[in-house]
Amino acid sequence: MEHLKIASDNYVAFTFFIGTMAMMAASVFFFFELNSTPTKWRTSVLVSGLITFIAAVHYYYMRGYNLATGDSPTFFRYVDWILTVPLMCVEFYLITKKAGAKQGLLWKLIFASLVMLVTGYFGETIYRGSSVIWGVISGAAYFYIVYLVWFGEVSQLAQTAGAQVAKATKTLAWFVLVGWAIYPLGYILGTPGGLFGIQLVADAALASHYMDIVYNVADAINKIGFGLVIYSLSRSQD
Ligand SMILES: *C/C=C(C)/C=C/C=C(C)/C=C/C1=C(C)CCCC1(C)C
Repeated sequence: MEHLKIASDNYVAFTFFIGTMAMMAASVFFFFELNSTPTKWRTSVLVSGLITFIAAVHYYYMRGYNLATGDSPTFFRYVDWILTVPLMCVEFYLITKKAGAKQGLLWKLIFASLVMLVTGYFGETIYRGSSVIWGVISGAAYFYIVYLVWFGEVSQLAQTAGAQVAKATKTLAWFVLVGWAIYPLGYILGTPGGLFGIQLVADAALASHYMDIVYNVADAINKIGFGLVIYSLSRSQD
């Protein structure tokens, strides 16, 4: 049997490992807290747990894949995102629903997130040569989501849904604006197009390692952080 060991300077493998543990721990926490969660917030906290649980399973796989091959598990990374990012959109819909959010809003958010991720995947894989243009399209979809949660329907509905929902929505909007902006940074580091042609890391293998580290850190912040905001909302007076 082959024993795979994480070298002490292997930050890629390390962040995959710690990411797996963090996502697992967060899932256990959200699921076990469900029992003492007020009924009206139960679905929201359940979705928080599903997001970290789906990520935990993917991280477990990606951790092993990366340790065994040294490569970036791009495909499974995007499978994870395609499942978890729309669920984050569901969270926005669920917390603004009592203020009258319509399903149309949910579909707008989900559609934009799918455009953002599918075009990003194209730029990272099949059309690497034109990663800049795919990154720009993906970025446009991202800014549309930012617009919806900061100024559009989501923020307008949140204003009328009570002080705590308004506050939680604002915190989640910060996650989308700052936390999610870490991802394009990883993309710029890891794809050949760089920042509109400016290559930040010349060595391709190193570039892809940086990209994985950036994505792993971003996932931990965004998935667990998002879930904790929903959790603390569920413990508020609203
Ligand atoms: C849990 C996973 C999350 C919250 C993933 C979010 C991913 C993004 C916001 C990715 C955005 C991208 C761009 C805005 C442009 C370049 C391509 C992407 C897909 C990295």
